[in-house]
Amino acid sequence: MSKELILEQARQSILKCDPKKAVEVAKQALAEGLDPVEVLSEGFSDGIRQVGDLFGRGELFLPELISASQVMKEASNVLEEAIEASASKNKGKMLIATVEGDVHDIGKGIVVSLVKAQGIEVIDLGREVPVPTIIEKAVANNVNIIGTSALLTTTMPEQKKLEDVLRKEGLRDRFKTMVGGAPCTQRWADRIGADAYAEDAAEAVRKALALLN
Ligand code: B12
Repeated sequence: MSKELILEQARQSILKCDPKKAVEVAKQALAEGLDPVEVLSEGFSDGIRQVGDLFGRGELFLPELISASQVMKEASNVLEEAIEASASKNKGKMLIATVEGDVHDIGKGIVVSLVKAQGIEVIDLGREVPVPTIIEKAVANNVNIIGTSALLTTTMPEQKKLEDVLRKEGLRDRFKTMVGGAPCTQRWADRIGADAYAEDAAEAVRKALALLN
C-alpha cells in the first residue's frame, strides 16, 4: 500500500473514531517499513488536529472528542514502541509534564516520542502535574531541560509559576526550560522568561538539541 494511502487511513481512523482500524493501520505502517515518526506526526496527528477544528467550530461534541483522543492514544502506543526501540541514547535528559489542571497530553506524548527518537532521555511525569513536583523530580533526576505543556488559557499561568518558583529557589540557572501547547507562543515564552518555545514536535526536537549544545 502507498505511504499516502496509509497516512490517509491513519487520519480517517481518528476522524471516524475507529480504534480497531487505527491499530491495524499503525501495525501495517510498521510492517511496510514506514517511519513511525512520520506516520504519527503526519497521519494520526493530522487526524486529531482536524477533530480539534471540528470541535472548535461546534460540528463535533465532547463525547466524540474524547473517543477520538482515545483512538489517538491506542495508535500512538503501537508506534511509540517502535520509535523507542530504534532510538540512540545519551544526548541529554529532559523532563516533561502537562501542567496542573490540564489533562491534555496527546501533543506532549508526540513530543516525547520524537525527542526520545533523537537520543534524548525523557522523564515523562504525565499530566496535571503541580509545579513543586516538576521541580522536585527535575532536581532528583538532574535533568538538563524542563518542558511543560499547557493546552488551556487557564493553565498557561502554571508555566509562568514554574519560572517564578525556579528563580525564587535559586534553581533557574540549573535548567533550560521549554514551553509548548496550542495557546503558547514565542511571545509568551519571552514574557515569562522560558528559554524556548516550540510550535510542534519537530521544532521541539530542534530546539531541545540546540539547548543541549
Ligand atoms: C483532544 C482534546 C481534548 C481531550 C484531551 C485528551 C488528552 N488525553 O489529551 C479531552 C476530550 C479530554 C479534552 C478536554 C477538555 N478540553 Co480539549 N481539546 C482537545 C483538542 C481537540 C485537541 C488537542 C490535541 O491533542 N491536539 C493535537 C496535538 C498533536 O497538538 P498539541 O496538543 O497542540 O501539541 C503540539 C504542540 O502544541 C507542541 N507541544 C505540545 N506540548 C508541548 C510541550 C513542549 C515542552 C513543547 C516544546 C511543545 C509542545 O507539540 C505538539 C505536537 O506537535 C483541542 C483543540 C485544539 N485545536 O488544540 C481542544 C481544546 C484544547 N480543549 C479545550 C477545552 C475547553 C477543553 C475542556 C475544558 C472541555 C470541557 N468543557 O470539559 C476540557 C479540559 C479538561 C482539563 N482540565 O484539561 C479548548 C481550550 C480553549 C482554551 N482557550 O483554553 C480547545 C482549544 C478546544 C476549543 N476550540 O475550544 N480536550
